[in-house]
Amino acid sequence: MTGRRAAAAALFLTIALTPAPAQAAEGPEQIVNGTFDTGTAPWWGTGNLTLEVDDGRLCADIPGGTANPWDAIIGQDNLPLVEGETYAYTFAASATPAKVGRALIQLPVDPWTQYLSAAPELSVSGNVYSYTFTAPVTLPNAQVAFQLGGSADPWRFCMDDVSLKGGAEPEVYEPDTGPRVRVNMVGYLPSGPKKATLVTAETTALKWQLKNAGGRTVAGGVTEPRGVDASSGQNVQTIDFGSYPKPGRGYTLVADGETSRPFDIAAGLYDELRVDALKFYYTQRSGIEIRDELRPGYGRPAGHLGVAPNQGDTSVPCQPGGCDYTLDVKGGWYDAGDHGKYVVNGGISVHQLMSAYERDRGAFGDGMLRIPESGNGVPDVLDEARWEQEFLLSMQVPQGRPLAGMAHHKIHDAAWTGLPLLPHLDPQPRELHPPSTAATLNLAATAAQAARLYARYDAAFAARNLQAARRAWAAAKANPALYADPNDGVGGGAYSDGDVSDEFYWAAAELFITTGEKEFAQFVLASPHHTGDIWRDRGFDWGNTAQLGRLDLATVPNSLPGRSQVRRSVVEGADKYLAIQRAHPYGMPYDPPDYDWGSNNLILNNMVVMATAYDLTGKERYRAAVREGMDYILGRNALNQSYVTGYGEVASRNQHSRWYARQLDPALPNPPRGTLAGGPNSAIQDPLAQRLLRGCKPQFCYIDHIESWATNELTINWNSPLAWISAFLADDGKRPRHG
Ligand code: 9MR
Repeated sequence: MTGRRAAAAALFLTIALTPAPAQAAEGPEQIVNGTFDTGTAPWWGTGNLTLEVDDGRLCADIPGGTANPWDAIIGQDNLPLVEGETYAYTFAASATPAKVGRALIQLPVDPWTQYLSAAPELSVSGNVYSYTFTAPVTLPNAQVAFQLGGSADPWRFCMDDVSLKGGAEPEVYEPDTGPRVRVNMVGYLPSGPKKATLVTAETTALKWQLKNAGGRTVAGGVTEPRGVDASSGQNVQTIDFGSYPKPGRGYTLVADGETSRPFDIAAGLYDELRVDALKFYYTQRSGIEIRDELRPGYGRPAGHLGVAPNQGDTSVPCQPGGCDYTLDVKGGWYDAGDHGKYVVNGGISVHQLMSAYERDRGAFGDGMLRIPESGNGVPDVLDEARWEQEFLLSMQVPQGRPLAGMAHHKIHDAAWTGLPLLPHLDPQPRELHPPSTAATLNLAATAAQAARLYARYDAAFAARNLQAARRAWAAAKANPALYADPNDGVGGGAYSDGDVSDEFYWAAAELFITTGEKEFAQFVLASPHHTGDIWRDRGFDWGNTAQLGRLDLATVPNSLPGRSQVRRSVVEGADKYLAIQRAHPYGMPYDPPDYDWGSNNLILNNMVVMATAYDLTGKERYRAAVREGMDYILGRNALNQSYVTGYGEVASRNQHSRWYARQLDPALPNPPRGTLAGGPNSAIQDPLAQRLLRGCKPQFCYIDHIESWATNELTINWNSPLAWISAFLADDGKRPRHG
């Protein structure tokens, strides 16, 4: 509860049911985010509830017509209990209309042993409830649960200031953040910009020096105090050494008695990353042997070709009760550190690879990526993208079947597997999950784009894509609200999305650009996403795809009426991100109060908008903004680390993956060079992060540990903006002509 919210909370009357002894009340706090200052995470609700922050409290509309208290639950997991310790449990809550709820602290699994069980009488005006109990066991993962089901009529529940005090002090994790001068550890391009961030207690300007590898001072100046940065909780100052242009290796910046890690000033800094970020995809491939001579240290047998112990993916049935056919859905890329393959996420990934090519065809040649198809006369990036696009096509429901033309949402293991596990050793049954409108529109969009890009290399493949895109479009129009189940997250991610109007817009845009047909133009022009401000502060991603359509309409030649306004709108979006970046002492074009899952990809996608504004206008400020944004990814951040494997002195290398699992098995490799980590995630959903990072300020909600799947996974849709942006930065200002 923050200041602004205090007045609202005063509505809760205080009644202490069991006075809590002072000793327990003084113990350490065990609840994470009991005040809802940073949103609702890590609180969870059953699938029939939507948790929301309402005036500083967590609230939810509880549906009527459920039978049991446990038919609607709000809870938090992973609370450590110590046997024999006494705990004070308090919370404020209200019900409209009044209801009796159940407040439990219990074992999170069968037999759900209850250590505290209370039946608070909840009133409309609200009360504060206090209880004490002594833990009968030591447990790392007790559950706090509010059971709210069993009412014939719907009602609204709100709570605030949930606190469980007592027990052991939570483990304190101190990341090693190295020198307090934070730089892009890979380096800076000679033509700039060049900025760094100093973490210091000082609030007045300080002197800084730039030193060359020999330790000689080559430039100097004074810092700019920037106050306390909310994203890190640090008092910071910025250093601008942009006027120093001379290329060289091993520079350091010195300020406030601290020396930064070394960095280069050099042209061509992103040439290798442009290649490595794309090479990442070959080793994510399913259904093909990874050849060690192409990726030394990464060779492995083909995964999921129906060879025991694998059970897929050549003839995959639906989940029980689903369809009565099987599909051959071999191939494609594994989504992330799991062995799942998801159409919505595959869609944006393959699109961004194709878009990097479509932006500047000359920059991507045959042989660039050392993949099995190198030398076939087709640019490698298109060969790589095709590997995924063929898979997406195979997920389409065949003619003559129910929902023909729709795409199955995803295919993955029936149950979650452990780590490590090489793809070819996965013994789980594989299942197709029901078709969804979102998946179908991802297929329509990427197939339409593929149709125009592959036409000159393989006319038949291009035609197959266009036909699939048209079928998908028609099927989505006929089934516009088939949503993936948000609770369908066993054995694979849910990737649910309850609003597909943006996917409709993106698909219509791609179909229009490829065909020029009126139906698609009309759809685009009538869509609220065409003129609305779609430039979310948080960026775009797999679930927010209108931006992909708008960017392509602005840059890929087409004859849409009012196109100049479309282009202007991209520049307006870029201006918004530019303003966010200028206000941020770490130079980030992303500044929400809490960081999202995969924040690094959202940052990169905001950079894609600024890069596109550069392509459209040629204005240097947009290119400079993209360069500066990259500084954050490569080390100018609160943790003083690069989020790209192999880039920078201290870089992520233990990303969550079942096969790059060196942290668990030294016989396995780390992720390949050029692999992006998801990055800080305020909601810290995994138990490791919850144990070590509780209460973290956004930039600190990250740990380079293989078990932290919520902060440190790798995915195909996070490397795709990295590849796009690296290509942009590598071309060093060559601006493609946009028709
Ligand atoms: O990237 C996804 C993120 O946007 C979602 O919030 C999260 C929860 O649904 O899922 C993330 O995707 C994961 C997917 O569900 C399973 N494969 C790994 C993905 C990255 O962590």
